[in-house]
Amino acid sequence: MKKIILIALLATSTLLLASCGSEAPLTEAQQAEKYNMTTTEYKEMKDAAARMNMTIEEHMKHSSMDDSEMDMDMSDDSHMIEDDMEMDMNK
Ligand SMILES: [Cu+2]
Repeated sequence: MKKIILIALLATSTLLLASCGSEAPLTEAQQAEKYNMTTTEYKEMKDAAARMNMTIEEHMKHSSMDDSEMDMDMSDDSHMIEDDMEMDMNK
């Protein structure tokens, strides 16, 4: 009889652990809160980070370094710089 109780206890504790584990990753709203952003801002940030193959943390670090913030289209920027240089050379 005791064995059955023990097994039942083990089963329930395993279930509890499993349910806790599946809850572990934060929701977007929770993460947004963590970074002091609105959910929309967080989603934009995440998208931008994904486009640059970065985690959101890495992305936030370097986006806080240069002032351009969220709309950093690096490819566009470098293209603009190239254009400027060409124009300078043509002068
Ligand atoms: Cu980035």
